[in-house]
Amino acid sequence: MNIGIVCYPSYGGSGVVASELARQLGRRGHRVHVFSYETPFRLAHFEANVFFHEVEAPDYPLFRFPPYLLALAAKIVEVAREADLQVIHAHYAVPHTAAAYLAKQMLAGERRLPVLTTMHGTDITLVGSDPQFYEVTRFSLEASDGVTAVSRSLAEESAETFRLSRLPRVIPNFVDADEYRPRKNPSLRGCFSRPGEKILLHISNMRPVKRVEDVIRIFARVHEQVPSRLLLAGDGPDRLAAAHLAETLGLQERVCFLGRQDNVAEIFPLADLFLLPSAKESFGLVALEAMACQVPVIASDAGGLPEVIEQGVTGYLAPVGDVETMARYAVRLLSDEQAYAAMARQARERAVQRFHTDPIVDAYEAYYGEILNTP
Ligand code: GMT
Repeated sequence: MNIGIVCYPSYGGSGVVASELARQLGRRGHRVHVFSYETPFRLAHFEANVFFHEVEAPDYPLFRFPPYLLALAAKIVEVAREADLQVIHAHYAVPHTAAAYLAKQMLAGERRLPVLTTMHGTDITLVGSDPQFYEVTRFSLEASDGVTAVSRSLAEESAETFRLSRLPRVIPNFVDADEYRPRKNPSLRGCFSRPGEKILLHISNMRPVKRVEDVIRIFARVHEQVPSRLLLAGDGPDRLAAAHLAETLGLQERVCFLGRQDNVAEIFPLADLFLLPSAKESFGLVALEAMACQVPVIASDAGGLPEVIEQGVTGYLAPVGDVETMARYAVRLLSDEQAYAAMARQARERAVQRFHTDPIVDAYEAYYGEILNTP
């Protein structure tokens, strides 16, 4: 098939999933055309069958805001003709689905270009449901030939919020278990901790929804009972407040901010526990990546996280903001070697069995086939 994939290039789960899907589809022999305003960071290496199309919104003195949606629609039309695209897959509804719809309409007289939308979370829960964008998001979701959500929780929430006429199909995120795997690296671990100390890890874009200050609060409680260190990777608007809180609590020596990191697959295995106390999380791809590296997760029970993390089996869940309970779970687990080993093993097993790349890429492929064959 000739497949178009539209995504954001930056550090964020939706761009990661779209890029990984593009790579996997390319390896299966499909010709995949990726559209974004810069090369997605997970597509930095050459992949046969994966082609990148940079979308450049024109800058003209009249424009206060460059018209990205129009530039994207125009680029899709151009490539659809050149590369004979058969389907366009928009990751993150706003504004990608509207641009894909516009391209489809522009091509209507000459070719069919069905649109599949994958909703990732904040496109629905934050941006799309904003009153300003509500109608356009609802319209473009209803006009899509197919809609998927990365968790049951997101499918149900979006169906209710947007009064959708059909329930989106749930196709969960996946992880490349060959790349995300446990790796022993004592010398690297030694750079961040002393012998006998545990390492807790958090990775995010540090936006308010991630509750990074809760990460620091959980760590402060854990460290009172278990000698440990906290690593944080990623950057965003709440990094400074988190660093300030760590300093106020006298933890600056124990907390290390690594900044933005491209190769997180090498960072996860350094950790004993992963913390994800988000206010909302449609899926929590980082939690899955941690699990694949055999790292149990302590998270909030928000959104789709309970679909990824099994309570008491691959990690622990607690209500949003309940840092006491999250810390208690962490201390209990880090203090019981046997229970820890079992949970770490189960975390990897669940990641490999339930979220393996192959069946999930199969599900997308099958959906492309279905919408192509529906007149
Ligand atoms: O979490 C973010 O702020 C980034 C966001 C994105 O759009 O990249 O992540 C969303 O999509 C990911 C991939 O499907 C999910 O794993 C994240 O849970 C989801 N984030 C939220 O729902 C807050």
